[in-house]
Amino acid sequence: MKQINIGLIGVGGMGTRHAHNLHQRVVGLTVAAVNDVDLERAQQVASDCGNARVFADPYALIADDHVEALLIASPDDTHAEYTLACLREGKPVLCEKPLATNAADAGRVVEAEMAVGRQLIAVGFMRRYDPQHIAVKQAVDSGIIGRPILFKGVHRNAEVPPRFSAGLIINGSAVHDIDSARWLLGQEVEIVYVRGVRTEMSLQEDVCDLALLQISLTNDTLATIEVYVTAGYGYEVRAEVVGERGTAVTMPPDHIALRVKSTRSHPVPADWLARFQDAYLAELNQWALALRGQPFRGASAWDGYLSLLAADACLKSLRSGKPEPASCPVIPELYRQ
Ligand code: ISE
Repeated sequence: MKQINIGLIGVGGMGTRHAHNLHQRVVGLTVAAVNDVDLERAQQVASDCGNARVFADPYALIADDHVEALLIASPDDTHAEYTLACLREGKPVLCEKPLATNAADAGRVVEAEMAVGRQLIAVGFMRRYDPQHIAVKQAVDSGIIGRPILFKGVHRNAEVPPRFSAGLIINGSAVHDIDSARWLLGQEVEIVYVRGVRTEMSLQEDVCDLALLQISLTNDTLATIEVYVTAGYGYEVRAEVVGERGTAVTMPPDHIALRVKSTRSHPVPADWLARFQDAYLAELNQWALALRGQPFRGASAWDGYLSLLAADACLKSLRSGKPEPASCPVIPELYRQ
């Protein structure tokens, strides 16, 4: 099989995991070029992947003739500009979530993709590839739980990185759950109401560690989402859809139950890399198929944009303490399935 040469921008924890998955576990894609602000780190990952080329300049990497598709896993505030550069080169890109740090920038990406006239962008909402989430989606779509009326999400991180800022709990973390609610219910966000709590674990004065989102979506549906980023004990994500005739909920993918000293316990993963490894792998494998012309079923730039329109409204509500409307534009032809 002819290999497709991938250029990888950003090799922190997430980008390094993608690099190793691509190199060791995905057929048909080769890590050909690597960029990172930390050149030593880029060099290390490049040699892990069989001597990929290292670029100091991400734009030179994107424009390089040998690079056929891009994977962007650099810091969130670089996503929109790098994705726009990929579009200028007419190259497909898998961009880590969020597509941008605000809806205005994500909107510019959508407009640029519409000007190209074909979908080149995939957004890395990995839960859409997670077997537990897919099983919930299939149950909802089968009609077995009746009309879906409520999404209930729980999203807990053990701890936050030191650079965690006030907006990150929404556009870095809750944006996943917003996407899950839209995807699993098949509805769009209309009104949001968000309250936050600052715990003793909070690193900065203006940063909430726990946010509770109440959301009204189209077609008379609702969502409640807890995002708690300093939960301490581990990493946990739960998604439930309540319907008129039943509910479907993800079960933790535990591999064992431990019974010792009169106690039965289940392990909790430490972080998202441990919890969602199967999903990251499935994401890359489906992207590989899409790059060879198969239909693509993951999140599009439009999904990236709408999740940020809702996230912007959530941040506004967190700050105002009041319900806020989220704008919900009509879906352009390019993004209709
Ligand atoms: C992180 O960037 C992720 O994408 C994780 O999945 C999420 O759980 C975490 O809150 C984010 O900071």
